[in-house]
Amino acid sequence: MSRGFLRAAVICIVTVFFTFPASTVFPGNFVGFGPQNYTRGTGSPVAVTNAFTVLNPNTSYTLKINNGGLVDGEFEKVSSAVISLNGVQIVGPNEFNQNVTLIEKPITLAASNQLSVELRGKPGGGITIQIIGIDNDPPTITASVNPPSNATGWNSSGVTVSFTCSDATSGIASCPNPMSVSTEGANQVVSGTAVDRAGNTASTSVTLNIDKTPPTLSPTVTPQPNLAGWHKSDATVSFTCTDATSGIAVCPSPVTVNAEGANQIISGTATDLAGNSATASLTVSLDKSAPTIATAVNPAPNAAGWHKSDATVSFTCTDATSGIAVCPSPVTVNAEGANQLISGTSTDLAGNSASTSVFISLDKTAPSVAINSPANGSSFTSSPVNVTSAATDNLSGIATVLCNGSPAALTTSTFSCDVPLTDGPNTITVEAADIAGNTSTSSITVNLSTVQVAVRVTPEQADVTVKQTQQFIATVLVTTDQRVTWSVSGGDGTFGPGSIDDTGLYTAPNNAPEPPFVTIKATSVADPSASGTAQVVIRELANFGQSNTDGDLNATNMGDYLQIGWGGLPVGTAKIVLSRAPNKDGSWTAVLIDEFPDDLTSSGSIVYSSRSTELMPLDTAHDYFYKLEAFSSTGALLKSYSPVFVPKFAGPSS
Ligand SMILES: [Ca+2]
Ligand SMILES: [Ca+2]
Ligand SMILES: [Ca+2]
Ligand SMILES: [Ca+2]
Repeated sequence: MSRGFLRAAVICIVTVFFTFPASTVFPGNFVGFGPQNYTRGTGSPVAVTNAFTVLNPNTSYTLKINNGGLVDGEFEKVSSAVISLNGVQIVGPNEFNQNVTLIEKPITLAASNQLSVELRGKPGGGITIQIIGIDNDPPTITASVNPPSNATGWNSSGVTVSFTCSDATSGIASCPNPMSVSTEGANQVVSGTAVDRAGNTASTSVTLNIDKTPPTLSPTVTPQPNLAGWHKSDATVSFTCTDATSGIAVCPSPVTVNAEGANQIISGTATDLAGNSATASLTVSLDKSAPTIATAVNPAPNAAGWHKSDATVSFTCTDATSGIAVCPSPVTVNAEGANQLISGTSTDLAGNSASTSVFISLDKTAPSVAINSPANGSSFTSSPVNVTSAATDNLSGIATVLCNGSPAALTTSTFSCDVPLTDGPNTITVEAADIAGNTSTSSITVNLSTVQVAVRVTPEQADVTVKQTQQFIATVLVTTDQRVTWSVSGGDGTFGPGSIDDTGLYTAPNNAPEPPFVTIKATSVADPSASGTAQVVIRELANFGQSNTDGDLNATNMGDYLQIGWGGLPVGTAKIVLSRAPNKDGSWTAVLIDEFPDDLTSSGSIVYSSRSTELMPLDTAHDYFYKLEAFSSTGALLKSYSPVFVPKFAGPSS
């Protein structure tokens, strides 16, 4: 029970004490009028009239007269009086005397009444009049709460409880004062009691639920942001609501954040049953998009995609929403190699990442180049000179080879070019470039002399009998340096070619080779490219036979006739033709056409002399090459024997 109610109760009791003295009022009775004192003044008696009203004229009333006053000895008693109510005499003069102290008369009252009292007799007397009513009905009392509670029965602020009291008969003696209640809590009962003037009571109570404290509201987000405060996937903000007093009426539903952006404020409001509300918010930063990353290579590669010096790969990273957390540092590529993969990954503050890569081909090593020919220091008599070289590159490969600035052609693995020369010393520089652009060079110096050195050997032709000698003379033209080196070539592997000494004196071999030819050569010491030759026919002392290279045709100059033999004459041969020429390559002159098919065998011989009608003419005084051809009966060439050399007749065989 509140202090306010206690105070109200005390006031009520005090009111009763002073209004209804114990000697005159009993429970159920109330004073409808009075107590009113009347006293007898001097002079003639005077009627004193009092008007009064009552609430309920239908209850029972008693007129109560205390002669001499309520307190013993207060007045002198009166001996005569006339008391009228609403014009009707109620008590007459003879009902008073000095022995009468109390007169009680039932009376009927109207709502409004006139009481007339006229005291008679000697001055100094007095009476006290009361009209006592009977009231056994309790009063009514109602309580009202302001402000009123809400639909759930709660107030969110302090309230004032006011009481309204009424009583139909005796009226209200006390009604509780309004009470202010500000204490928080549920089911606070506040009571009040009304008391009517007859002492009847009625009570009422109200139950108060007061909650002035807002609920608590705490937002949480799942999943948790990263250390930088960012989410990279949709986040859900949930709210936890508590209220100690009235309890939660509304707690915000979870909010899903799926829009990208920084510092998005997600708010929620919780309300308790009393209507108090609290708002809390949480900031969500969401970035679901990967950053961008781009590379730049410095210096840029050449058109073939190669570097020839260290290359730096730089990365450029951007991110529109959360910003870049990690962007790779530049990477310097200094190791040689093709297609070296350089990668980088960019990460934004939310943890999204993107990667890129670039291939770097680095070749810092120059190719190797060497001139194969001509040799350094070579001399030439004509221009241009063909230069061959070899160039290799182990990494990017050869791109170009230049000879004195002009491109060389590649054949298999050799580069070739024709370099024009000018008279005198010339420097030839071959430059090789690899695909990366590295170059290296190789140079030689050659000499050009357009004035031709020549060597003449005399005699130009000589017949030398076996074991005999022949002196040859060499003349070096153009230059004053007449030195030559002598050599001899030829022979058949068994005989020849003989020998020649430093002076040009040739000595023939002991036997003639087949064919019996050797070549004498004199080469200029000053210009080894210049040489001259002479042809020698080695003569046996006696006549001898000669075979062709295939060994299937031989011939011997017998002085005045020619003897030939053959082997492997084709089947069906109907005609043979013998031709001769000064050289084995021609030009050929037919000297015999023999159509004796019956006489011919595949392996045979025949002798032709000047007497042979078919031979026209037989010349045994000169060296000749002879060849034999076999024809069919229809004239088709069946076989041509390789030529055989037949020297001129040397003399009787030994
Ligand atoms: Ca009453
Ligand atoms: Ca609350
Ligand atoms: Ca991003
Ligand atoms: Ca290289």
